[in-house]
Amino acid sequence: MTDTKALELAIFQAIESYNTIIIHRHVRPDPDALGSQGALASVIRATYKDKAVYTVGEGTADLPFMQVESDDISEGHYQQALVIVCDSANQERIDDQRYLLAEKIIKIDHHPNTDPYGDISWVDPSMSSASEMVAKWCKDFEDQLIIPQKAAQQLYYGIIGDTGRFLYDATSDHTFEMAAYLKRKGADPASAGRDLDQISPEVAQLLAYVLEEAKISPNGLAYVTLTESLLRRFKVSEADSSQIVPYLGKISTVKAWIVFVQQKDGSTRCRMRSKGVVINDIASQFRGGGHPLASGAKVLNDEEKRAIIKAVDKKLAQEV
Ligand SMILES: [Mn+2]
Repeated sequence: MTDTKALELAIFQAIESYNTIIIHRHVRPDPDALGSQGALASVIRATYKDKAVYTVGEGTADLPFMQVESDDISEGHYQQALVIVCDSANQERIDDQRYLLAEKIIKIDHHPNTDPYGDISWVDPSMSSASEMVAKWCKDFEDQLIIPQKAAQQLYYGIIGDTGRFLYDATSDHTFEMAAYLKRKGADPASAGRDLDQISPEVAQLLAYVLEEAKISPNGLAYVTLTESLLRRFKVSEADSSQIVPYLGKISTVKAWIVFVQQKDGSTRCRMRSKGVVINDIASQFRGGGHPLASGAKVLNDEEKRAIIKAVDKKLAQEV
């Protein structure tokens, strides 16, 4: 039995043996966080009618089609409970730190395992998404599980969210196999693609600004800064501003790009992407990390901002 099989079985057995199961996601949830969390809940609820299953984490207004509740539960619920944390690489990013109160904790994640936690830890960076992992788990135990159409759709959202609709390097043959499986289970790729691809008129206006104002260095680094007042002017929330990030990569001369987003506390969040040059090592030097080609970081002042621009630009120059 391979490691993965053993881990998947351990997760299945833990779910079978607990009556209360609380599923967590990361803060500022994306479709993968919500999809893996929501689908696990949907599947466990459909399969085991007598178990109490909760999904926790701050609500998010911009992804209503994901259909994941933010259940309001007390500390008491965690007594003798099983917690499953989805798509959360490090513990501080877990939404709702009460997960620590659980009797048993399971980590299911696809980011590099820089912060191992949990009694059972299934971490596989070869997977495009936590949703792809949950889809695999569902398929491997499908004889014992009921997989509702809603769960298939939630996982499909998660996979296309993290792969940019099968665009990014993390998309493997296994990703497509899981997508095909979810389609067979009732996922609707056309409606899912439309839901995730849509932007509001406000974000469209912001996008026009970004494409106009972004600087592109001779080495192919594009960057743009979204200040708080700018987001207010365009009536776009900090969370919604992330929707413009992929668009800079559509420009053929751009090899890597950074979207700086000013935060209320005066720091600046850096959303970093690359088409080939690894950037998560640079992100980790600036309070961040993530995937090799898609990372996040934080700079505290203009000097650090210039430094991170210079670091990525220099790396691009060396690649030429
Ligand atoms: Mn993810």
